[in-house]
Amino acid sequence: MIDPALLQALSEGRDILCVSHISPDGDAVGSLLGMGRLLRRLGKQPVLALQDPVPAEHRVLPGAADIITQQSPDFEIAVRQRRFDLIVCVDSSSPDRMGAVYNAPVHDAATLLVIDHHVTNTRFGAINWVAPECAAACQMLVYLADALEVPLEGELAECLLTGIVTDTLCFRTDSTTPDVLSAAMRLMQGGADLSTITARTVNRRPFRLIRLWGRVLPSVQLEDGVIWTAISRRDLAEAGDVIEDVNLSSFLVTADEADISAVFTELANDGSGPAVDCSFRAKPGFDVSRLAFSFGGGGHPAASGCTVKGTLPDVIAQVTPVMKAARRSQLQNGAHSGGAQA
Ligand SMILES: [Mn+2]
Repeated sequence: MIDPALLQALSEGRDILCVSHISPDGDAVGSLLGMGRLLRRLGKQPVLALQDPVPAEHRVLPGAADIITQQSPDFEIAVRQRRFDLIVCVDSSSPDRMGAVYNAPVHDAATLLVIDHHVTNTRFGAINWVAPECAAACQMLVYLADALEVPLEGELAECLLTGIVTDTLCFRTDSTTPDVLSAAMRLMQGGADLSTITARTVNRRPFRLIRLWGRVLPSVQLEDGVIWTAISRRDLAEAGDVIEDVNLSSFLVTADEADISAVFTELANDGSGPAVDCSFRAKPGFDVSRLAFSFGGGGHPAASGCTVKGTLPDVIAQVTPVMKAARRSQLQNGAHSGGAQA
């Protein structure tokens, strides 16, 4: 059941900002666009904003061109300096995930409504709907559409199925429950094309990404069921300035002998010292969400991430022992190694 206070806030909102997370993925963009469509069905004219640009593979989604980002000339005036009475934040586990879109104290006057499925959500809104049993924020919006009596068809269905497909890696994660399949089925019945969405999202990558993988795979390491590799700024530059989610940790965790994977990516130095992005994946039965949370990040049992201060070698030396310890304790607590060896 959806909190009646949430439905009331949506129906009473007049000047509404919808936002999702930095480095937006398919679920962030899909749920943002889906939320915009639901609100328009209620007669609202919400502003949709993201800090970072919509990735190329999601720019074809209907309405994506209208999302205001930090690169838009009107970002300051139309988003950061505007006083909204309602802010709807989707698919984000903590306030920092909204990045530069959220501008305190201008936005503090608005009612903040949080709709999210991350188990690590910090419940930072005035109204929080957190549903970790849902595989995607877009799945939650299927239920919201039901509550608002909006039919799941056309462009709404396409946006919402995109988020479900991308967050479940096309129904392969252990978050893929019968309810997820049922929601996806209804979106397909409403006209969303599964094979087109799959081909556009989880089944594609640019050539420069394959070249980047080629550069960093020779230094891959496997110890105690933990597999990892590192990507330096130089790797990124020489592979052709890769900016998309390199998604390599999902590939690494497919190794028979591994239960947990990590890719450590050196971040551009913003003047506050070296830092490394850590992207974790786990085989079913293992959990990397608490691991990421312990380093100030967040995510799901099967996929999570965090940013750790330090150089690449320092961060790898700091994080990999914690990964090994996490895997060991999960084995002792009954997780079964998916590896060919124990
Ligand atoms: Mn999501």
